Amino acid sequence: MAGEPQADCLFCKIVKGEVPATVVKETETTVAFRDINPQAPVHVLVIPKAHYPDAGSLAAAEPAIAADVLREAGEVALQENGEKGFRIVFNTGAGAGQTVFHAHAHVLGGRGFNWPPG
Ligand code: DGP
Repeated sequence: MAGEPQADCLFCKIVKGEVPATVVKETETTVAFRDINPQAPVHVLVIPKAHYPDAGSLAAAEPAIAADVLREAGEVALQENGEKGFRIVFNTGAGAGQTVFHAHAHVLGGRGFNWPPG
C-alpha cells in the first residue's frame, strides 16, 4: 500500500533503526540524518517516515507530510548552519542522480554553491 515500509528500502531501514544513521532531528513524520557521503560541510537528508519513491509522489499523496519535510529542511539548516544560506535538492529519477528511491531532501550548507548546478 502507498506509504507503507518497503522491505528492500535502505531509508525505510533507517526509519526502523535497522541500519544505523547519525540522526540530527526527528519528528512524528520525518527523520533528518547526516549523508554518508557529504558533498558540503553540512549535508543532511530529510526523509518522510512513510515510503514514497520521490518528492513528487510524496507531495501528490501526502501534501502535509511533504510540507513537514520542507519545514524540517529549513529547521535543520538553521540548527546546523545558522542564518547562512543553504540549498535544498530533490534529485528525482535516475537521470537526475537519484540513487535511493525513498523521497529525501538534501540540505546542503557551509560552503558556496554554483548556479546552474552540475
Ligand atoms: P540521491 O543520490 O539523491 O538518491 O541521494 C542518496 C543519498 O543517500 C546519497 O547522497 C548518499 C546517501 N546514502 C546512501 N546510503 C546511505 C546510508 O547507508 N546512510 C546514509 N546516512 N546516507 C546514505
